[in-house]
Amino acid sequence: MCNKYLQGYIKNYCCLLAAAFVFGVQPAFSQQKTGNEGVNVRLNQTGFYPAGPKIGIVLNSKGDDFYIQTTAKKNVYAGKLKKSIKPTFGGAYTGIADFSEFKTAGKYLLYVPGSGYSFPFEIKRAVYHDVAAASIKAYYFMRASIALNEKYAGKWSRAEGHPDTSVLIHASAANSGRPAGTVISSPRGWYDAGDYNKYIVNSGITTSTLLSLYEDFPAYMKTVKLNIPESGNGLPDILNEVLWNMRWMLTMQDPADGGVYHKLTNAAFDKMEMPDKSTEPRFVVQKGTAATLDFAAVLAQASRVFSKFKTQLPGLADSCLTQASKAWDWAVKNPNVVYNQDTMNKQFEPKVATGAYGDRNFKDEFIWAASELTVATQKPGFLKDINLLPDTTMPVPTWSQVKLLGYYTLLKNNKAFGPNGPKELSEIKKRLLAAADNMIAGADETAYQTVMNKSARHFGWGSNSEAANEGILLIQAYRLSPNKKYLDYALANLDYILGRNGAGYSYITGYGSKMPIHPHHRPSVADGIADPIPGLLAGGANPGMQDGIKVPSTNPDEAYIDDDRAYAANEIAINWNAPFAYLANAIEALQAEFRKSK
Ligand code: 9MR
Ligand code: 9MR
Repeated sequence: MCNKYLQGYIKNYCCLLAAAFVFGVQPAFSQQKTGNEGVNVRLNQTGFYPAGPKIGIVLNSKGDDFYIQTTAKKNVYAGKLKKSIKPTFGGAYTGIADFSEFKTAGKYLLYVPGSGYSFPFEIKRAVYHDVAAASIKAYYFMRASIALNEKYAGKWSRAEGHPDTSVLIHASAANSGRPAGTVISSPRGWYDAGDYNKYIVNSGITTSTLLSLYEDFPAYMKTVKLNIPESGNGLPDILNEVLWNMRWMLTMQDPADGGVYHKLTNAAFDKMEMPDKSTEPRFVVQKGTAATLDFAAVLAQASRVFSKFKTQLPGLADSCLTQASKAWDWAVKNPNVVYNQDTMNKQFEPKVATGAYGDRNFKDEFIWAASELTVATQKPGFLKDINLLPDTTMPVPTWSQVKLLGYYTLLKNNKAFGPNGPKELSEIKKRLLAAADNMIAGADETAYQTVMNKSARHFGWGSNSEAANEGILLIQAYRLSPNKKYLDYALANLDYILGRNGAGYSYITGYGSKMPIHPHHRPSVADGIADPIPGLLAGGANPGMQDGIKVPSTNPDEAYIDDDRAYAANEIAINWNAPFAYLANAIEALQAEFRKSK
């Protein structure tokens, strides 16, 4: 499609630039009026790989021509829009600008006469490296129990919050060894989200997702430098960061019986204040089956990962496995202890009003923990009483649904089992590939050309994590069966998060042209600094409005508002950042695949 006329144009443009350089004059750029960048023309605001797919989505398109222009508004590529097969949730058809065949590195705009311009974007190798690394660095900014030093935190340096060295046993968690009011020390960990509490269930999936990122792409992840206090100590930075949370998790187990406290929390949410201003008493509350199994799963996985670092971390892998097995034993004896905050509040004081993470079904947690312990110990006993295939569903992981985390682990450690692997393995593999095939089927018919846009059901609280977790599923499938389509649609969901979406936002703070400035995140609200802490993923479009803040549209994918009161659409959370971090870093690790011919 890059015709002779345009090739001539590029040459002329290069001459013009060279002339401008030599003679010190400004080339005469066309006087095209701008002003509506990104309004009608949406794309990944960070950019694209030279050899990767490149798609822009055009709303309200009048004609069918589109152009790629330099930032100086010179055409370098021309193409024709295709009309989407299906409309948006709002009923409009879109124009699809596919410029994948334009491969020249540089900074550009997508221009559609009558519709306007995209935001500027870049074509280059490693184009997502920075945003991918920032999404892991974000965990440093989420650390409890440490002052953030300017050397690492820049203008977001802050005083230490929540030392958590004097945490009270809540009445709901009391036993003879630790009666109510007993003081325990439970420091470190990451704040969950916009709030300052620490929840085991949500820490479980988060920590595991980051461990998996390292496990799946160790060579690449060793190159990702985060500039955190532990940097340079001989461990990959991602593992240094994970350790901050994992060491907290280890303190959340009752040494007497192996059960794990559901969360470490204030009785009520803090005000929108800096962490060091929050001095309310902190409690650990009731033990539960979900928390205990998630703990077992993560620590079994951690024992596997850290067993490769025995010199740097002597004894750690072994204690992870010991604590994981103890947790498992507790859960087997207590297979159905629900964390029901309402019931708890009828019996015990003080009443607790913070996040519940109240799962009721533990089949998936048992599958996950049993899978991790089986791989970590190579002992088949953990799976003895577990039905690995309780139903035919293949749900994308969330904090309350972790079955696939178990499946991913079994499949990627397939070889370690030898001939004695679980008999269900081949069926699980078949189902995972079928789930990936189902996922991508019809994505190209949607108005935004993504898996994410296939269904309104994808747009709940934390919808951006759904997009990211879909991407992970596709990457897991790609690792089992290298069908390039899996990778392309994983990347398309990354495009979704970084700007090719109904709200027109790049949903990561600090990256893109139109991005969240007012996330529901206490430090970002209270620190008096205009820019929010970078690398944080906003929850994203959610028509539910559980926070009572009106979103600009009830179309699922447009139901987003950048308002710090809007916690149902604009909070940030560790379990949302982690799948984004996985997806963006995995794509970077796999970018060479896009250079292979199809
Ligand atoms: O800040 C809280 C956020 O982390 C939670 O996700 C959300 C829902 O549980 O609640 C937020 O806290 C609000 C509370 O629920 C109601 N009063 C206002 C609080 C701050 O906006
Ligand atoms: O992510 C959680 C979402 O799935 C729930 O629907 C919602 C209401 O219970 O809570 C979300 O988790 C919040 C947690 O309860 C408290 N910290 C902030 C979390 C993100 O909003």
